[in-house]
Amino acid sequence: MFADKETFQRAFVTRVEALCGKPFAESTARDHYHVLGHMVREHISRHWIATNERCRAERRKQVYYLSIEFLLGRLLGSNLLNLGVRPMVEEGLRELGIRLEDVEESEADAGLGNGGLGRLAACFLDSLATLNLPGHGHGIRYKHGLFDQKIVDGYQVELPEQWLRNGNVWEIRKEELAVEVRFWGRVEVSEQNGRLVFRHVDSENVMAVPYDMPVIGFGTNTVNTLRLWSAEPAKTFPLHKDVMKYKRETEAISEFLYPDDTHDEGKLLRLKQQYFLAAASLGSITRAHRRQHGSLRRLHEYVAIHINDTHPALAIPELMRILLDEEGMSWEEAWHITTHTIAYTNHTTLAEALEKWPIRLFQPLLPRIYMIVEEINERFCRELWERYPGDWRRIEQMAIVAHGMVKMAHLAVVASHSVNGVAKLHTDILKQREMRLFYEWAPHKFNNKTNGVTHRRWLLKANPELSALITETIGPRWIREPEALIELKSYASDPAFQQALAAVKQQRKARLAARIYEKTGIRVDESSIFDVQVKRLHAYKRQLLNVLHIMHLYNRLKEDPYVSIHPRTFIFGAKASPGYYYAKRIIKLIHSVADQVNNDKRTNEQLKVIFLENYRVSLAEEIIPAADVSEQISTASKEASGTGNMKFMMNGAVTLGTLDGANVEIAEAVGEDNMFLFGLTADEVLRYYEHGGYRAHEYYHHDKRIKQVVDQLINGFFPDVGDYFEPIYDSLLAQNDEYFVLRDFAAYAEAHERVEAAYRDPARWWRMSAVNIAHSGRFASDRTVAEYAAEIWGLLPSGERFST
Ligand code: NBG
Repeated sequence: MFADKETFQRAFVTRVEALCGKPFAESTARDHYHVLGHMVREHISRHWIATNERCRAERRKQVYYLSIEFLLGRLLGSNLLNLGVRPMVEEGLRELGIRLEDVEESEADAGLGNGGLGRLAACFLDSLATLNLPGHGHGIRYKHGLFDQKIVDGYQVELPEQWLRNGNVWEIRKEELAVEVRFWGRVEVSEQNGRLVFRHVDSENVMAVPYDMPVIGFGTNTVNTLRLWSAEPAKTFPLHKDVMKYKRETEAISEFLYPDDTHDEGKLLRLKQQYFLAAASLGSITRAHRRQHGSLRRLHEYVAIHINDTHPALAIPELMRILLDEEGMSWEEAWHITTHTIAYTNHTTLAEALEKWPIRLFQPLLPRIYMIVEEINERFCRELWERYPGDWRRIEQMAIVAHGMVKMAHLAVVASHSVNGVAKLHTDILKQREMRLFYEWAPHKFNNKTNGVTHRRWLLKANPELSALITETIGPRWIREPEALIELKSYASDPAFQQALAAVKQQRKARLAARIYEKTGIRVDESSIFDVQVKRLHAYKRQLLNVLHIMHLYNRLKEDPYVSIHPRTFIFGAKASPGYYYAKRIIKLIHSVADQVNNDKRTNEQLKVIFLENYRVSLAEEIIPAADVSEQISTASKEASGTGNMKFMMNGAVTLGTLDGANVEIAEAVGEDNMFLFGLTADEVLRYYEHGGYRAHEYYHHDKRIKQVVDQLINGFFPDVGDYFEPIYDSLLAQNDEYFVLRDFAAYAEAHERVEAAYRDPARWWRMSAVNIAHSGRFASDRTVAEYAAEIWGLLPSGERFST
């Protein structure tokens, strides 16, 4: 079907007419998308089946990556690319009068995630398949992904997202593989042959129905599976319940993704979602294993289960339940298998984001699971008591169940054989601070796996112009072996290469400028510095620092007619969690500043502020290739890793950032000359938190620039907002600026001056840009996933590759 252009064209035209029931001439981009999607699925179906059978036949160990989020974005383009047929399809379609770009754009983003954590899971799937590793995702098939963001008068409005509205070509419903998940009810305990037997009775059951999506590797025949679970009413309705209510409550489980990546609200439903994912995944994993191996006695030799943050941590007591209650194993044996199967990644040090469940919700909803958690806790506390006799304080701090709460991170650490952070600094902070007691208890469990991103989506697909230049310069090896990008380093000072690099960037900036005009009606200067901060809106990420600095630039231009700065376009994209009012005020502030700056004749030649609404994967693919400067300015110690930082450097943007998360390793790789670092270090921040001593108002009083911009938040400088920015003002002064915005302001402003000086020297700038691309190979997720496979999962690659 994709053998050559003519075969493809013939198959395509025939199918459009057959599938859409209309003459080819009347077909739309959406029709084309559906047909192409079907053709891809058909094309890989043989390999999909073969991958599964090979795993079975070879009895190889497999990993299951459990994640409450998979932020996939669009799949058509990357699937065609991974199959190596994208250029042929593009040309074939062009000859039929169709632009592949338009076809790709009619696909809805699969936005089943909030941000970094969900996108990381998607990058990992791509790398697993490409590296021929048998690794599958398990997640939830939310009917509505992360909300669509609309900006009305500068305020965020949330609309339900509808990615399934036109169906999903990539999925296959497998009703025959449904798993029954049990909630509520009670546990009956009896004795049989001297053993206690536990029966969960009077439960309310929910059907978890899997929808499988193929995960196609690049240049290989490996096709793995992403299994997304949908909640449906069970065959037998609970007798005592109103049928409609039962149906509604059941379907609600897979209705919405929680739009919050830090706190948890709607607790009960969220807890239901978590158990639903854990029980459905474990049900299907253990059923497949039992079928092949007869029992679960050697599960850990053939199966690795990875829990992506604590949301899927109920997989631990669920696996224990299966081994104890269904297989009749002893506690010791079940515990041995469980702890050798499960591994856990922590993604944050923010204390408020560590999940805790009130027992009063947990116990009635999951009675048997709660009993098991209690027993895990009791045995663990007993072990601690022997190890640290008399040290009640320590045991209290480490307990899994304490003060009426179940602490999910503690459960995950205790029951996993591996606990990893996502960047060196983050892992060190876990070991030395957030999880110090656990590290002392079991140092061997802790390890680091610095995040990575798939360079196939974020460079090869998102930036074909730059990819072509790289291949022209160093050959195509980097596509398979991203570390080969380092060869670009010897061209970093080459004037011809620099010129070509600048030309590619210019092209992408022009394209983004056109897009900005189309979306906002604002014209931006294509020769200005494109300075970009796109990510979730959060106080610790400090979009506020960026905005206050823009206000300062504006004030300078207004006050001194002789000041000249290199023109800048500041670009933002960010969703704020609907209940996170502070973050929403910052969004409004960005818009108020934009209105002021963009409409002032004195400044709008030099400054533009753009907010692109509804930031998501597909928009990121347009923005990142066009960036000159990548803003990674979180308060040091707060950003576990960051992955946007990696995508930007890969596309030749230079980082303006703090020594936080993976920025530290980026700086280590490119050298401090090729980055603009500023601000407090993590140690300094943590010392302030511990010992106090920071007084924000001193910075406010002693730096005129700061006083001016902070006052402007409340002194009528922004007409029509009343006192809407007062909470921002208060966060900086009355609440002593928890994220050190004022403390880092001067250093940030000075770093911006360095950016400008560097940009005015093209030889220097393009050298920096090239060095960043050259060193981005180590931030490819292929490296990250290879490390997980070798050091955590114990997996070996297999399967053949074909050349593209
Ligand atoms: C996020 C961190 C990021 C990190 C991603 C992926 C959560 C809970 N954590 O710094 O904030 O890059 O995870 O590891 O979403």
